[in-house]
Amino acid sequence: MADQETIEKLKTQIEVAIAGADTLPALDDVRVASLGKKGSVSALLSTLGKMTPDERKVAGPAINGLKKEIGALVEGRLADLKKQALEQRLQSEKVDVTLPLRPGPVSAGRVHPVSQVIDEITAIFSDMGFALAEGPDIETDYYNFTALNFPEGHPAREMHDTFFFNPDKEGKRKVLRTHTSPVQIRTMENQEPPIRIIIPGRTYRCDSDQTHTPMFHQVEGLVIDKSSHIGQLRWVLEEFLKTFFEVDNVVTRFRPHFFPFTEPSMEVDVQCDRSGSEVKIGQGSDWMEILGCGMVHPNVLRMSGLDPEVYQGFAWGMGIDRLAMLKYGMPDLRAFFDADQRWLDHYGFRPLDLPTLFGGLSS
Ligand code: 2U9
Repeated sequence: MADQETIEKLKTQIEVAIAGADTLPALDDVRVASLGKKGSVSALLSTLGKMTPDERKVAGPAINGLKKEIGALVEGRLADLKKQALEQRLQSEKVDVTLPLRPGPVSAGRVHPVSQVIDEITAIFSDMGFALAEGPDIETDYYNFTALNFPEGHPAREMHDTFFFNPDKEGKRKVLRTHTSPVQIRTMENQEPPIRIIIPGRTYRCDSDQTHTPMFHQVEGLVIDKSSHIGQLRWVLEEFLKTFFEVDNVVTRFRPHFFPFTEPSMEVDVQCDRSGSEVKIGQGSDWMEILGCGMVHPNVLRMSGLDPEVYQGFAWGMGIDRLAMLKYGMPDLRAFFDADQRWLDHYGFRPLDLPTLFGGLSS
């Protein structure tokens, strides 16, 4: 029979075991060994059935009291161990937020200078109210030449060193566009003036040396309205040059030139300083040719469905790769297209430093 002494002895034993259990599984073993179906306390409880009513009156509350006390001790120890485990985890998983970040793909990748310069040019002209227009790289002879007032057999067609495709069934040869000007024609055919667009894109001419590659990038611009004039053309170009080269002043010189698609046509030189290793725009007393421009030829307006008696406009074109070389000081154009990782690491731009007028173009 379970006398008081047996109960006390068992209680002490279990208390020691609970206190000694220093892990959650060890504590659970103690719980099962005492309160589980085959546990020591349960074994004591099962002796109640064989007792006389008087004996049970004494032993019943004592054994049930033991069960309760052991249950409470297990719960208490369980709470302590859980707290300890949490503290240990917090200690071991401590994060030092002052440690430097490991470089990931966003910080390792670089934006090509041509993409950067296209984004800079787009930011500048967008701010002036220009929309971006695009068109196909493979063009018809009509859009690349005829609609731009290059007469059939005119020597200017030869000057463009055109890449021709094989003739189709009707004997017509498509071309890789030699300039982005076909996009202006398509825009005039489809859109009522006023028109204010810029067209950055790839262009192709069969030419290769230190300053020419068979594929290169141009940006052209077009403004068509009822009263567009050459004074606005000059303002737009000078504002562009100042913002692009990030200088307060530029001095330009407009020289007469010939393009079939503009009349009058001009080449524009910008004053610069060539005395050091890099060309500096906005200072010095040298000149450098930077772009071409002119008033859109009446024949071009007419062929695109606009009445030259009502509408007039101006256009310009410049080489993006050359602008990039000038602004960022690369010596050889051919390196632009070598896909050399070291060159890109050196001359490329961080992907998240987007050029904006308010945040800075190239900072
Ligand atoms: C239409 C009417 C007029 C676009 C123009 C130039 C002058 C020009 C060259 C600069 C360097 C090309 O990259 S480059 O080789 N371009 O000088 N481009 S005016 O005039 C147009 C275009 C479309 C309908």
